[in-house]
Amino acid sequence: RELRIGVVGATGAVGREILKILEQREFPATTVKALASSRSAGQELPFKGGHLVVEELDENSFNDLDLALFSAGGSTSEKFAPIAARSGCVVVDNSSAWRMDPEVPLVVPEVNPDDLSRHRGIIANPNCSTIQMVVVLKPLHDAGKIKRVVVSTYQAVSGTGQKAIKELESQVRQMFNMQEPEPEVYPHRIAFNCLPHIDVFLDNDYTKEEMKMVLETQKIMGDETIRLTATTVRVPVFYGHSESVNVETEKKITSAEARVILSQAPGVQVLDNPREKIYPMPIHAAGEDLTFVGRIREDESIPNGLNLWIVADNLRKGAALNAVQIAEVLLDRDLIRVDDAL
Ligand code: A2P
Ligand code: 11C
Repeated sequence: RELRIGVVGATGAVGREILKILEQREFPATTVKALASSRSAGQELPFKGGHLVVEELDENSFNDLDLALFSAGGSTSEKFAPIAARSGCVVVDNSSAWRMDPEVPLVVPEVNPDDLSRHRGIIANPNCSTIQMVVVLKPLHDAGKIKRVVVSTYQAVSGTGQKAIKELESQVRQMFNMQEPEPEVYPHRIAFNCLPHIDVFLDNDYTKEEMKMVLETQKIMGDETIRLTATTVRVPVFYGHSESVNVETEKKITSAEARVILSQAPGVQVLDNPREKIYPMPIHAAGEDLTFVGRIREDESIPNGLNLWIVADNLRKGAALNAVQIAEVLLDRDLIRVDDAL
């Protein structure tokens, strides 16, 4: 069967990773169209030993596509995802534009694949810091029902995009040459620094990234009773988000039980041997598909609590890989069609 797919934002940090993953997983597309802004029309992107020529995104880009993976920012998704859906092209959208729309499934295939069956042309891919957390939380929730989560994140600059990767690189170089860099992408220097500030500040003084973690977790897990509070921090790491996660459950889960549960969880690998200095780190998670969890300890300050350290590649499981996995489930369940577009 013909399967024509488009990658919107193909020149970006996530778009390039999507192309790599389509190739690595041998996604059975008959054609792949690379779409971006007019700035990069004509640019060549390596794909399957050859290259794709980038085309400018416009209203007609979707007429000959069955599926489009979007990663070109919220405003592009807001405008073009409904245009795509109405022309019969199913959208898997990486931006935050559609995630909280009740008509739009928000999916992590290891957690809530069945939500895909109710899609109306647009499916949202969650935020990177949420995805890696819920693949670990879900099996613990099933075992002991989670009451409350306290999370602090340590997020890589690649989450911001290509320009931020270059900014960290050039700031480090400038500092080794005794120059003080002028910040451009971030409000303060990111080299040798930490910024407790990801996305915009909201009226409640939390950042949008922090509130995404709260709301998206409840939606994906299908349980609005889970209470969650987050502090999200940008750190000078290129690839791989890390998270310190404290979980309180209704039913006691010992650390030994948690290790067994998590070692059987799909998409998760336990790396937890403190005596041998084994725990997850971004330098090992970068380029990998699994979500790594370690430092599993009982929280001794409450009866039913666990502390965990979770690390994953934010561009892969946090974005591109999750989107391609959604596409694989859609294909497998014959859901690449739009019956009733949003
Ligand atoms: P372009 O390279 O032409 O600017 P990143 O997250 O790494 O910054 O990448 C953002 C991606 O979104 C890029 O591929 C970028 O294309 C694309 N993009 C940004 N704005 C638009 C737009 N208005 N129309 C189409 N693609 C866009
Ligand atoms: C970051 N989590 O690391 C962000 C990137 O809502 O899709 C993704 C933002 C989003 O900066």
